[in-house]
Amino acid sequence: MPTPSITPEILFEARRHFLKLGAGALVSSTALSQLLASMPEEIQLSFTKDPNPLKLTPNTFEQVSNYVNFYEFSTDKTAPVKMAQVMKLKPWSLGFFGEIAREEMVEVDDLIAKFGLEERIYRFRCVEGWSMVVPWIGFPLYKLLDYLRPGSKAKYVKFTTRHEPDIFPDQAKGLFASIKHPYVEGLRMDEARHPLTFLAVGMYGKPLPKQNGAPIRLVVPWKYGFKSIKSLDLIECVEEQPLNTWQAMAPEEYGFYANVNPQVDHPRWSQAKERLLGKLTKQETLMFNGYEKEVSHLYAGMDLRKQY
Ligand SMILES: Nc1nc2c(c(=O)[nH]1)N[C@H]1C(S)=C(S)[C@@H](COP(=O)(O)O)O[C@H]1N2
Ligand SMILES: [Mo]
Repeated sequence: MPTPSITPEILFEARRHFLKLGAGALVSSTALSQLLASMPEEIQLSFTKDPNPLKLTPNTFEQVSNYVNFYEFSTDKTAPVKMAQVMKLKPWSLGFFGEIAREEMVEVDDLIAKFGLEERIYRFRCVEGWSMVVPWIGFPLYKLLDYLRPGSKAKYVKFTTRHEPDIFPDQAKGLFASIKHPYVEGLRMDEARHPLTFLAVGMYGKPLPKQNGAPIRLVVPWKYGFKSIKSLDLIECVEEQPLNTWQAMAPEEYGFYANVNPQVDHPRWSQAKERLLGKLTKQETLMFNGYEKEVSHLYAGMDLRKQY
């Protein structure tokens, strides 16, 4: 993992902490690193900045971290903010299985060390009709796939959220859960390898807040937000198209692709407009969420009304 650089914020916290202990100005480096380890969300990540060619204006950290969808905790938009704090993020290994050169489990920190970190400022559009702009920190999924070396039978990538009913109350509800657990998502291999497809471990320069899917989540900016599966446990390269959680829950409403498309309405509401977090009025939803130039070739010849 890249050495965290010490920010004024961290020094301030450290000072407060040590003053409380009565240790005055005597802050040893071991004590400081222990302190840093106890506050992972305060660690500043090192990453390559996004030049932001689309000149997108990110939402505030407060907006993005206080309005979430995380059904493992609650269907409420704000309850998971507090509830998710019980999550233990270290150690957290990710399992890689299926049609790949070598199946293995890898710690998230080791993935960060292997692939490095970059920033991606992306539009994000939930199928419910709200949207945001987020400066994610992570690495493109193709870097991981290059490392895993999927075989010729690997036609899809399947993603699964951690299944841990002690941490996620909705998973403990069994048949009475709000959705089928664990949460599953999938991408066609060419979608998965697209340079925009991203694994995020942070946002706003810091590790992901727990409620936003720590320690590692998928981000697919041209698809509805439910494709961007949180708190990953498994990534599998598979031959058959995975059955996604929302497709399994309501196949007439949610398909495999879930590409943002203002011309194809949800059976219960229009998808033509969206409310950007923090705004009172709605804005037009863009085809493929504004990434049409980059991704439309992936769907050439497909009937986007039928393959939604
Ligand atoms: N495991 C899991 N992943 C998930 C969800 C969820 O409930 N559980 N919600 C999805 C939905 S509907 C959206 S819009 C985004 C929300 O991401 P955010 O809470 O970081 O804004 O996460 C997606 N990933
Ligand atoms: Mo969503």
